[in-house]
Amino acid sequence: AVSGMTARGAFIVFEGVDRCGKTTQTQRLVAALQSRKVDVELCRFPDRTTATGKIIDSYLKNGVELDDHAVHLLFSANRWESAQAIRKKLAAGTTLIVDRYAHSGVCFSAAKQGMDIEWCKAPDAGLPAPDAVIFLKLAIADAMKRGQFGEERYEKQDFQTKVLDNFMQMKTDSWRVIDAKRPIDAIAEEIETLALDIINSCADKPLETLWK
Ligand code: NYM
Repeated sequence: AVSGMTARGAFIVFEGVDRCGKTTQTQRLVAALQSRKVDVELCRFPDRTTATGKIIDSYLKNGVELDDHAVHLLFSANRWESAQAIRKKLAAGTTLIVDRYAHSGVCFSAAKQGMDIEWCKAPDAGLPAPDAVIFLKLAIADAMKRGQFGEERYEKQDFQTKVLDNFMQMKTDSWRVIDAKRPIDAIAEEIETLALDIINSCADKPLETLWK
């Protein structure tokens, strides 16, 4: 970074199937970075607190039924609602650790009948792009052994298998794939090292946009 200017924050997104440990690992990472005095914030999508987020929350809890295309657009709108704030925070030097983002949007919707990846990608084009995607890779059989699988919409074996296939299709060489079957501490340590490296390396790089 140029001296006298604030280095921008890093935009680090965690992705994976349900129960892969994203929430635990994003929380652990934020705590670890805070103890190193890194300016950092945790975010998650969907953000269930906004107007679109409340409809999405009800949909996920099976309270309302929505057309597959319509709910896909709501998930995307829910990210667009945060786009300006994300850009501002990054520019001000805050690193954002994000629990799910556009790749979840595409991979979950495209697991439905008649929804394809290209169509699903379109509404997110132009959103701020992550500097890094950390993918917590876990076999569905292992995810199912963990707690609470089956509470919300989508938490079914066949569906999650399709979601994982979609993630594997979207994966690029720049994704950092983590074996999520290992003990929590070992994963957290690996991720902390990775995150510090990402924060350093993106400080003087411009933020990109999806899907480039
Ligand atoms: N999900 C999440 C989508 O279907 N589309 C999206 O754009 C996003 C961000 O919502 N099963 C799905 C994935 C999850 C569910 O996520 C809620 P979480 O992380 O369990 O709150």
